[in-house]
Amino acid sequence: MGKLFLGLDSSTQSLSAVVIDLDAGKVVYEKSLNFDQALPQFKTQNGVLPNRNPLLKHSTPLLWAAALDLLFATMKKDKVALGKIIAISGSGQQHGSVYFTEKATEALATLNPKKSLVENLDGVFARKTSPIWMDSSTTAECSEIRKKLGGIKFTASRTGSDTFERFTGPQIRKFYKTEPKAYEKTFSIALVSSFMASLLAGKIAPIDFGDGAGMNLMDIRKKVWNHDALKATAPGLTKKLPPLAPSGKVIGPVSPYFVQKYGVNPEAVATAWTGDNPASVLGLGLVKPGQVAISLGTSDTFFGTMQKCQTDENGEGHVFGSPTGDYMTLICFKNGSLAREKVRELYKVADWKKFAELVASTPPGNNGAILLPWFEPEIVPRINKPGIHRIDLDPKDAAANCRAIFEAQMLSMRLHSQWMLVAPEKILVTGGAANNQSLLQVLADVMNCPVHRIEVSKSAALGAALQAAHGWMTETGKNPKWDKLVAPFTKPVPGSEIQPDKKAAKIYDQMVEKYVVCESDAMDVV
Ligand code: XUL
Repeated sequence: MGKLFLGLDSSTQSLSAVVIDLDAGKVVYEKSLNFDQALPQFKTQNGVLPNRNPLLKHSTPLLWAAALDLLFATMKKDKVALGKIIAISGSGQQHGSVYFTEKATEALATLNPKKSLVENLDGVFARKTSPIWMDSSTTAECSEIRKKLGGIKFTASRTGSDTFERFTGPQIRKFYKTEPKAYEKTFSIALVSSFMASLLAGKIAPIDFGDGAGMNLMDIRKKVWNHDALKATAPGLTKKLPPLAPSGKVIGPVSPYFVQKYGVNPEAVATAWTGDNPASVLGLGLVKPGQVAISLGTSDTFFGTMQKCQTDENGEGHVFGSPTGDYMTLICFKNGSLAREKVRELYKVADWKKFAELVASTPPGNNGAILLPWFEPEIVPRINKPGIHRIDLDPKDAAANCRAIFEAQMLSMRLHSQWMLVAPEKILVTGGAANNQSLLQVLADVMNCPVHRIEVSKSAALGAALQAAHGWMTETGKNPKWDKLVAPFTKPVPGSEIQPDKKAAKIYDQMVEKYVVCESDAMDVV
């Protein structure tokens, strides 16, 4: 057995573990615990505490701590060689926050293995629940902070993103405004990621440059807390934030709690965690600028890596620190497969195979037909009032409408990722629609870039395990190279490569110009 590294991912609905054998280049163990099923005593629904206010989405840090105990107990039961683990890292759902009292330092340093983590954490929280990324109750705070920072463009260029309801800064501001006493009692604020790292390290962990960028509080270029943003958010915040650190940096030995209780290697080190999106960038192997992954899921997500920090002056996309030390973007298009599904239903297309056949039966560029597919309010571009618009497109032509929706979605991605100033050199595609050859051909042609399919289960936990390996190697002076490290774990599906068709790519170069005009006309109408 080679060197083992453990990656954990504390997501909205579950806690997952991936153990890699670095020398063999293999994943040797995977497990996921679903919070609702494994820990019903916390009464969460899909990982969220029920609340009558649809804007409020909270969970509880005690649930995440209980899940950590249960996952280690499960790994022990499953005979995972915990005694051979060299380093542990992790990732967390982004933006969620945990509020520690002064008691936390002592409690974390003296975790008693005879008690559960939940028992050990008695009295360490200044706030019982944690707002998570699904919360959208901070519109007022977003405007207040944005205004103080000089508007969308400046907020984005300083912190990497415009203010968003789910981002931690606006959430902290709301806590300060609505519960000033509890805010006052807060000694240290953690993200989900740094909270979990704190349990493993037995001390308050730093916030990393990846997840820290999802707070509207970190200077995205200098990677230090931005004092204007801190001041715009809440008083006394400087003292309540831990230091920032590179993702995966070794922060100390793993707490004796895990050594004594579960048999973790006493020499194992704990590293700084990161956000689930930055970790997924590693788990998908996106370690070089110009590498892009597109997830065609419920929403479509565009991840890209870049060396030089560019921010989106329209405030639609996000820039986070990548665990490689470069930058990553996250652009989320809400009308993803839900919109594709609606068109399929509208034209009574039996299944996705048939949908693909219809797309293939129409020419690239669709004879100039365009469909703007905002069945739901859209994030990118910002469309508050849903609506679908057909330009030079016959509403009765099923095949043309099937092609039109996907072309429009891909043209929108091309257009709204241009601010990165990095042309994609290789695109990896995941998600349901990635199995569809004709759709991937459209994608390759619109982006004029080779497309590969990738199937990685638990990409965030895998990325976290790779981050643990990198952190440990850096600490021990081994000068690891990211591309070598990730290569064996992130191979695209063999034979899945699709090359762009040069003629079709030229058609889309022209079509994107028409798309821009249609989009801005439609935005004026809605
Ligand atoms: C990213 C975001 C989500 C969460 C999901 O900004 O809010 O992707 O990280 O866990």
